[in-house]
Amino acid sequence: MNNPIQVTRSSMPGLDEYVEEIKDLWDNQWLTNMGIKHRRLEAELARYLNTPNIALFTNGHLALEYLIGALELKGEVITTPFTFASTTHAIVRNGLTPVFCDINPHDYTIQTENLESLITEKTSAIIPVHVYGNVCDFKEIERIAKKFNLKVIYDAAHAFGVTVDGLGVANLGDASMFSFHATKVFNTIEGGALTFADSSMKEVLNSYKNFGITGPETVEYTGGNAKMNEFQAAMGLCNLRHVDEEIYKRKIIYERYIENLNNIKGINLSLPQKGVKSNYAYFPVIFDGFPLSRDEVHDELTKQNIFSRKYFFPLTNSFECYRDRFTPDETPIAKYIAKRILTFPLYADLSLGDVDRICAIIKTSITNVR
Ligand code: T4K
Repeated sequence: MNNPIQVTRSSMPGLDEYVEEIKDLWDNQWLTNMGIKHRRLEAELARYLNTPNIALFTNGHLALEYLIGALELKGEVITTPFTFASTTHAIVRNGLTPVFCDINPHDYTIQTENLESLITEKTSAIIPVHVYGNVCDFKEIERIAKKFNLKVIYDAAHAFGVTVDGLGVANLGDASMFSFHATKVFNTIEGGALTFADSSMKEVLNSYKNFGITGPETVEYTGGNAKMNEFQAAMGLCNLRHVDEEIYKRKIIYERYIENLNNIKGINLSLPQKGVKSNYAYFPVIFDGFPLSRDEVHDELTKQNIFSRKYFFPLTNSFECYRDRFTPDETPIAKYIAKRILTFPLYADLSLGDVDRICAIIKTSITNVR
């Protein structure tokens, strides 16, 4: 049996490079609470993402959860259920009501045609998701948000380094949340960041992630603890040096998948959007009219020690914890896609031979069925 192939594998710098980066932590013994490496990483990421305002967090989820609190959003927030648990939970954990909008069948982002009909006098914000790094229809979202005076926060957990017509996605909307989790294109082990348009938010966010403390004897907000520590920041400083090469390697693998799987009946691929520089974060495939169902393909690969993932199934509006509140029937396209989508292994060091093998298993599975 071949070695297991997981859906992804963390990118890591050489051990020597990381050890060199963390050495001085033993001199100054300053390990967290917005230390030197934290500040350096913020500056370097602002440059890389070409955006003026950034605040680091211990993970992407808390960044989003605290941002919603800091913006003092109220009532209802329009979002999509085709996402990781985090997006919906961040809304609900702030005491707000998520209102689910359906997704586009081609790029799985929020369907703007339906957006206006979901807005009520209680709506305070829209939280769309750049799912798999596909960029939402930001121009239409911006138009609607302006018309109804709503905040726009992008869940950009998948969209690190993505640009649209040359503009970094970190500059869209009022704010964006990025995840630097171990499974992401750029990681700080666990980690995340917010980018935002209003520079005065920086102090508020820094305070929110540090218990709401604003001075030696003042606590102005009911914040919590979501600071990135110096070891995380050190990992980020190292990984950032290699991220362009990582994305390039992913592109080669992505293109190999396309070469292998293009033009197979029943297999729909999500090709890069026009004007978008992708980060090749995920390789989602829709099985629709293929001789095997999505679940059968998943099980066939698993038998061969290849672990694809059903990102995103189940939809968040069908989670057990929301059983009595929401239903996936309100978002029929998302429900349809979630039943048919499978994300294939994709990471910088995946060999092209392994990509060919994965694709060959899928192609031969058709003949086995016949
Ligand atoms: N919004 C969206 C749209 C998101 O996708 C996410 C996170 C968030 C918000 C929240 O951001 P964070 O708070 O996480 O920063 C994984 C990740 O844990 C999660 O970060 C990510 N989305 C989600 C899509 O995927 P799981 O439960 O699938 O992870 P797990 O542990 O099964 O790992 C998947 C594979 O990754 C493993 O089979 C092997 C590989 N792996 C995993 C870990 C933990 C590594 O190579 N190294 C590792 O350290 O959620």
